[in-house]
Amino acid sequence: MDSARARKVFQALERFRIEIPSWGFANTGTRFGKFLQPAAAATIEEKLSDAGQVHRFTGVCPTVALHVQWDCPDGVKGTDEIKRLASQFGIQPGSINPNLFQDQAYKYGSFGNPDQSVREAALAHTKDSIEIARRLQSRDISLWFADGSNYPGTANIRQRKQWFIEGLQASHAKLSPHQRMLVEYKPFEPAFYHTDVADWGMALLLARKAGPQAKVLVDTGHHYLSQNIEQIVAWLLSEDMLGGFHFNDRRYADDDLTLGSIDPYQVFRIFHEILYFEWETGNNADIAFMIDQSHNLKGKIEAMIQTVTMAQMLFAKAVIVDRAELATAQKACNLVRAESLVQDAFATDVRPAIEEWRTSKGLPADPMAEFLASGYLERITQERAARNSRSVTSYA
Ligand code: PSV
Ligand code: MN
Repeated sequence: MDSARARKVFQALERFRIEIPSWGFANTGTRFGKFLQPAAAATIEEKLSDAGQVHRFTGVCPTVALHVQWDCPDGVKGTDEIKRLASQFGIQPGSINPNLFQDQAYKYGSFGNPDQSVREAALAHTKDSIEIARRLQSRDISLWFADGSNYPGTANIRQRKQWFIEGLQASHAKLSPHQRMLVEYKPFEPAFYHTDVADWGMALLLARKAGPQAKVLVDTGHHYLSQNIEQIVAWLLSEDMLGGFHFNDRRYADDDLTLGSIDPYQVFRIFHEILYFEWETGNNADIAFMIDQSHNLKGKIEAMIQTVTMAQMLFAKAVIVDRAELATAQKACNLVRAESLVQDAFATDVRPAIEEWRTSKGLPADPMAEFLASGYLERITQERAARNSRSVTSYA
């Protein structure tokens, strides 16, 4: 790679940050069962400690997403302790995720539940989560709804849409001026016939109705096979409605595979659309990059380091697309030239430039090797193994 491109990579890495999820460090499974890992985190302290390791060795994950029910059992009262622990491990709380899907009350939905008292409880939990976020100085509240139905004829789809609008507007009214509300969509699971917020169009419409601080959250695993995610990204960017990502990879549905393990070119194309938008408009896209993966088989901290370094590499590859040349080729309908510019950047080995950047920051050139040599994994395995072999608790 020439020095001009290496400089571009350097500059871009200065601002590349990605958030890791607390639930990525806990024991999770599939609906068929759970394979317990001896080193899995069970408490908020352990999750923050593990997340701190990912940041320590990569230097690009200063924030951790929290799921309120799993991580904040003491609600608003527990926020000082969470802040204290986070700073002890060299990180900060990141986006706050209300849990509107796990309680028995949500069997028939949360914001879309026909029972008004359940809708009120869901709203109260969302408002509490916004307050937790405010106290933790977290900007983003990420909302994902499992609401939907399994059988035709069993739900009033239009009525539920209206209840969603009302719930989101009432939640939005509680936001502080600096906060944002991110509306996530998912085509199916757990509901199989209809999902209330099933795609980016529905999320966009709801976010617009909710208020000016609401944006759309794109979880890369939440699309039908072969869907063009980067086009969705480009459209949301042009509407100033893209708030953030939940990154993961998949083969079939919401598989939570490590980012780029199946289709690294797609992640690259997503980053390219963002960078192309920034280049054309001269604006920095204000987008939260977050990982949403919880690993059943891979070691959790290793999987997270692998994901973060993959994201960093794919971002660096997207940075070196020659956008001026690309714009010219696109205008001239020079298809082969345009496609080659994108493909050449993807094929470029950016790893030496990334290693140099890491070294210049006092970070290990190879975060994974350094982490594995640090002894942390052995220590936590020893400390947590006995407890973990007994516990069959879920995410929390
Ligand atoms: C749902 O599949 C999801 O993507 C949402 O973001 C949840 O908050 C997260 O996974 C954890 O269950
Ligand atoms: Mn998600």
